[in-house]
Amino acid sequence: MNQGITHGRFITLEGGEGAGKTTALDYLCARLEQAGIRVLRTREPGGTGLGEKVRALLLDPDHTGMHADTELLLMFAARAQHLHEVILPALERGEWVICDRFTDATYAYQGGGRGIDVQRIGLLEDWVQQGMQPDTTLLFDLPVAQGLARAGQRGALDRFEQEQQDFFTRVRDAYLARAAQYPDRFRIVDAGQALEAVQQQLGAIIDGWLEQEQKCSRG
Ligand code: T5A
Repeated sequence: MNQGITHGRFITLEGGEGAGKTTALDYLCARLEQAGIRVLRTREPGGTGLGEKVRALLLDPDHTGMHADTELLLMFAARAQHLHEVILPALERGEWVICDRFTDATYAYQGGGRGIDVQRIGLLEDWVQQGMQPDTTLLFDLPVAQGLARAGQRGALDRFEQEQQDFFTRVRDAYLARAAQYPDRFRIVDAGQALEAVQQQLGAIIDGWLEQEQKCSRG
């Protein structure tokens, strides 16, 4: 997080459906905790009692008539609560916050997928986050069909997973455009590889973070 707070790190995981973020979270958190770092694991939409209720509304496949603006506002309503109740306090305590999705998902899904003007998303982002951004964003990128096949193995599909392939192609394109726009913040992980190969990529990224930490603590 790059405004106001000088400790803790805010790391977000992004990607399309079935990209392997949740699987990677287990590995990331375990490696960081082994290194003595206090980690808070959370997710969006959700992460608070109120946010999890909003998540249930958003993912419910019965809500086929949800307007794109309603979806966008619910995402930011849950995010505002998440920031104030969980993320900012944890960063202030010096913890590393590892979050499964954040605002880049809004640009990808509501912007790319639904076609909402990015300037409108930017207005809400400024309002809710007031300049606050993740320190690092890991983008788990893989071909859409491969991700959907993985996600589909879990059985019942949520409201987003029921979208068509072209929706997810727009989501992927929007994510890659964000990564190109913010190269200092994003790291792209080739998530189409086997699990061990994905973990190797993550291991190298974590080693880099730990080296930076050691340098900082040496002053
Ligand atoms: N959303 C969210 C928005 O539209 N706007 C927003 O602003 C935000 C914050 C959230 C939905 O909300 C939308 C996007 C989403 O559609 P969700 O359930 O959190 O819903 O959706 P996902 O984050 O996509 O969760 P998934 O579980 O589908 O994807 P993951 O977490 O990326 O994948 P994971 O780790 O569960 O893995 C999926 C399967 O693949 C296997 C795993 O074992 C698992 O079975 N797997 C691999 N298999 C082979 N090789 C590998 N390397 C593998 N890695 C994992």
